[in-house]
Amino acid sequence: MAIAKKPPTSPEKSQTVHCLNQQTTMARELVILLIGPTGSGKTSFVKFATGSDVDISHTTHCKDYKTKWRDKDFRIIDTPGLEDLPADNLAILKDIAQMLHSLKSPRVSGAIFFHRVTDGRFGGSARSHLEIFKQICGEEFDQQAVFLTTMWNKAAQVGRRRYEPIHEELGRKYLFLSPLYTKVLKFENDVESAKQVLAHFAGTASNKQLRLADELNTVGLSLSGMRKTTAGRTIMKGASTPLCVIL
Ligand SMILES: Nc1nc2c(ncn2[C@@H]2O[C@H](COP(=O)(O)OP(=O)(O)O)[C@@H](O)[C@H]2O)c(=O)[nH]1
Ligand SMILES: [Mg+2]
Repeated sequence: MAIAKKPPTSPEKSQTVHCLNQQTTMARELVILLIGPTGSGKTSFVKFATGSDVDISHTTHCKDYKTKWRDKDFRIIDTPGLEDLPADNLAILKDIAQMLHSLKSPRVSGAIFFHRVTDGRFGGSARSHLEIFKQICGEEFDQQAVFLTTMWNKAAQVGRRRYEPIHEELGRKYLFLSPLYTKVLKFENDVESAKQVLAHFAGTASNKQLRLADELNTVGLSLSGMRKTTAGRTIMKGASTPLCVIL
């Protein structure tokens, strides 16, 4: 609502972010953004990918972690889990935007959407989380996006084979417009599978910018700026559906 009423000369214009398209002269770090619901394994992935002693309790703010794979430097951005309430997701979007803005080398090289394979096929909130992820990335970014299924060791207890078709189908049906580029990987809650994900990004030639990072150049970093981003608009669409009305 607030957006529609705001005049085009809103004070937020003054918060325009100028640095996001600049390439720094330092050797390029591969910045990887992790997105997904709470409990989907994002922070656990960070722990195994970086070898750091990461606190796996509730993640309340974005945090970045540096690591190396072969000769490549990585910076992995862990984020709070996406929620069902639009206001919470908008706040997370703002947190992500601020983290991207704070980086010296803000070109994002890759983004990962986390999904617990044990949840099965996509239901309501998982679909809306995926939609937010897609809009954060933008279609141009599809070769740099990865769909990561997690909780495979839990799956083992009930028969891993049962989940294989779900893993395949998730990639084919849900990620971006072009299944050709869709990369679906597995995270096995161990170092090896985490490093395989890093290896994938190290070998990706595509170098498009994340849509959200691009959009910050014009909308700034405020909450109302977030509502103007494509991902923010997707989040706010959820706010107007009857399901989100608190009775
Ligand atoms: N069994 C199993 N547990 C996992 C796996 N990944 C994460 N967990 C556990 O699930 C919980 C939530 O994981 P976390 O990494 O904090 O998820 P986040 O909220 O997405 O950051 C933690 O207790 C983890 O130890 C996995 O692949 N298998
Ligand atoms: Mg976490």
